Amino acid sequence: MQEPLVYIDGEFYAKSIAKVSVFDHGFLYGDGVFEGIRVYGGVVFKLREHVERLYRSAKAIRLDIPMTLDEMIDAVVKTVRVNGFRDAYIRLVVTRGVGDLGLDPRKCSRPSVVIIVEQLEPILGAKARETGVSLIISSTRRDPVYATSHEVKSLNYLNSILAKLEAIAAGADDAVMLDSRGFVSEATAANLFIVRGGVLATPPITAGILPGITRAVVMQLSQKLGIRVEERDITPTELLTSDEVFLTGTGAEIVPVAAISGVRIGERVPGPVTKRIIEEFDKAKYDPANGVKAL
Ligand code: PXG
Repeated sequence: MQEPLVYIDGEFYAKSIAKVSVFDHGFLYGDGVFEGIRVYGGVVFKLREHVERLYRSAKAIRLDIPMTLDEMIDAVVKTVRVNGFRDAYIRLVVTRGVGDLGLDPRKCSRPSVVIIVEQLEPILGAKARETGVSLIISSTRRDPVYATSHEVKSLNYLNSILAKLEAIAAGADDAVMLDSRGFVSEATAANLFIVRGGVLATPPITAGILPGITRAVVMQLSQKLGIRVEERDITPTELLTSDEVFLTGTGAEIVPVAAISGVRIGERVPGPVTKRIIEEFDKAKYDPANGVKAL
């Protein structure tokens, strides 16, 4: 099979030779932003929404992307096309670019734009949506909104990686992180919803979460299904005693949670509300109206 082609600053390179400089501040300092996007049946799901979030993340760290938003959308579509993958995962990365060994971003003359397209299974495993996943509540708190908040999808993921390592050491699939106040925030790379008495709840942006694209889709689908959704603070006790819990994310898609810190969640997995939402999401992801056609 031919190697996948990677877009770097307007040119395509075979995967094995696709490289950026060790002086790139994305490598030296994690100074940059990114997006994870999926392609379903040749349609790039919620592409405009992802690119808009990328530009918001860049603005928050004063990074001027050297392309317009529409040029970026075209570059992503072109990268999917040259690779020919109808079902794929896209990693879109914009770094501060090549500079010197000091962290002053003014020394970086031009941001680097990288687009990688690969085939990928749901990151928590293809079976996770049937069996559910196990979580721990991590002792690492989510970076607060007054520090490197996850509102910005930056190249700094150590906060999540520390929680993931704790989950792995405990034999769990992933970790729930609490915000600086002790309220539920999100998982390491996915947002979180609870179901209580048929009503959905999910933590607000002020709880240090990344405003997930999948989270927004789930909120819209729930409204369509006549299921009430609240954006509000959730305590760890509420989380453990919920009827159902599920995670949402581009990588994870929608994954039911079977247990948290050894406490079983609900009667069966997936619970009835989670099941309805997964069914509706499966329809939405193949609807061409929900994305940009590439193939
Ligand atoms: N919170 C965090 C911290 C994330 O990194 C989400 C929530 C879900 O957002 P979306 O917009 O995807 O619904 C993310 C998403 C990976 C991977 O390779 C991570 C994400 C997305 C895709 C792949 O682990 N993060």
